[in-house]
Amino acid sequence: MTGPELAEAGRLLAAARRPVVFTGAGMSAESGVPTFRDAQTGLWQRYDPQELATPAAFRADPALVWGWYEARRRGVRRALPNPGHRAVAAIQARLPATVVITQNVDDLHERGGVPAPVRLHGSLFAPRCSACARPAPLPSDLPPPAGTPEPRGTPEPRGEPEPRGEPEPQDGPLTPPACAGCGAPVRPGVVWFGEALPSAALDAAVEAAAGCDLLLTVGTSALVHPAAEIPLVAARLGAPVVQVNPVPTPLDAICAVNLRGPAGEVLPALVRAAWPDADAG
Ligand code: BV8
Ligand code: ZN
Repeated sequence: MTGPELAEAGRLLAAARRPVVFTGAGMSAESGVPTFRDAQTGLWQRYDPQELATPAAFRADPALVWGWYEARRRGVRRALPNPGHRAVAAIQARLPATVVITQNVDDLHERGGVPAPVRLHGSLFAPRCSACARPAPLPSDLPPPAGTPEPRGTPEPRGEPEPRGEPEPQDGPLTPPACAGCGAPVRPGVVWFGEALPSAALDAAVEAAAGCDLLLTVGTSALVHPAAEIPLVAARLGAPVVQVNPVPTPLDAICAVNLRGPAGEVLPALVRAAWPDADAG
């Protein structure tokens, strides 16, 4: 990606001192993690994610919902951060006051070099009891994250590598484990539709957006609330907003620059436009 828009966005980033990077599912699309808009695969294509990601669905069929999250967890474990994730880490390395706010429940920002993103919608890797909220261990047979060096002496895997990111066809319903404390079913540590966001994360996000001097919004359709209001907070307080998305979204109108392209390509180019000497990660 080149052109006047990229140059302008690069100028805004180079001039920033307290940027916010706000991300959605599109940030992880090039890592093979399906977005919410993407059609689901296998058993899950029969279900609308917005219906599965609800307390009612878990009450009605805990095994179906737990199985879905386990499939997504395994998909993310097989995925790798993409150059977009590393470019976000490069921005934070260059500007330590950078706050990364994500709607994503995958752990690719952390694995891509951003140690503590503000998580508005929780994480796939923080299961807890659905009754007493006691943290629960991850399933013992969960594979390590892709790219984790094999312990010395592990035999080389033979045959085709598994596809990245996508749930596997045989993924299906799975009875959730019981809480070690009260015996109630363990649930995924994510925010379901109809549930309040963690107040500490939401407060931190609003505060960062209100105090930023640039907000970079990456790979979000900006349709889910209250997360979608974060870029508006920044714009209302006069900070320029730069959007990275291959297609227009409801945020176009508030953006100083709209960069139409995939995050994995645009973000490294943006870092180079801002800091020609930088290693874009
Ligand atoms: C609540 C975790 C009340 C679970 C998620 C106001 C107006 C209208 C509705 C509401 C409103 N306020 C509340 C609501 C209801 C609801 C809501 O917003 N509904 C929407 C659908 C209309 N909100 C809620 O229910 C929230 N809770 O309001 O509680 C309350 C308050 C107090 C006390 C009690 C209760 C909770 C919302 C959080 C739900 N949980 N995730 C899980 O993951 O399973 S939301 C989930 O969906 C994601 O986290 C994310 O937020 C959202 C998906 O959006 P995106 O990330 O943007 O992804 P999407 O697929 O949509 O788009 C991808 C984009 O990327 C596209 O634009 C595409 O073009 C682009 N793209 C693709 N490839 C690339 C790319 N971009 C760059 N590079 C690429 N390569
Ligand atoms: Zn419990």
